[in-house]
Amino acid sequence: PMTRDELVGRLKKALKDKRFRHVLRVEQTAIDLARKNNVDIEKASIAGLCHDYAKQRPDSDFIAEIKKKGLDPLLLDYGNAIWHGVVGAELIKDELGIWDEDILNAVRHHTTGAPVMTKLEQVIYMADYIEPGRDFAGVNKARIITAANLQAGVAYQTKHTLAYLIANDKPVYPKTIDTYNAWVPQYE
Ligand code: DGI
Ligand code: FE
Ligand code: FE
Repeated sequence: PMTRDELVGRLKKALKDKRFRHVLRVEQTAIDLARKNNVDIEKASIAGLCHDYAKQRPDSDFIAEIKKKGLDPLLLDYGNAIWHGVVGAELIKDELGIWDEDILNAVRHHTTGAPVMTKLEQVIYMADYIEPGRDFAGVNKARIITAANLQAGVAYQTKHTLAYLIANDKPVYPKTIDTYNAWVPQYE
């Protein structure tokens, strides 16, 4: 297995500087949330570092991987926003040799969430949203809620992301709606 330094080196090569610095902040935020929520710190570090590994790959790489792995053909109707997590997890397995399914699911679900998420998946979903470089209306509220209760943070992000997508006429991936139905009516 790779050391953290080797993994950081792979990420530095795969990403432009701005995105690389984001993944380092997500790693640190994920480690903080993992400590508070009794989640494996090493898995939080690896998943935080890897979550956007595929973000800057060309569409053709994702399309080839969807076909190679026989992933849901409905994915072809979406784009990088959805692919870099779901399909990115397959590229991480192939190229970085990370096989831990909890880590891979944290990457798969970091953009859309999922109706059922492990604590590690919740930690990565939230760390990506509230890392200290994020600056959007509501991010401070999201930080305060998440510090108090990880699951309430998941519900908050899920609600606000769906509202943002609808307000901006963006296509909504079905799993994003499934996540909303599973998390928001019970926590908000
Ligand atoms: O990759 P990052 O920028 O760090 O963060 P991310 O992976 O959470 O991606 C955030 C973007 O993805 C944000 O602009 C909202 C968008 N997104 C989330 N769910 C959906 C979505 N975009 C579309 N089109 N459909 C979705 O269901
Ligand atoms: Fe992402
Ligand atoms: Fe990210």
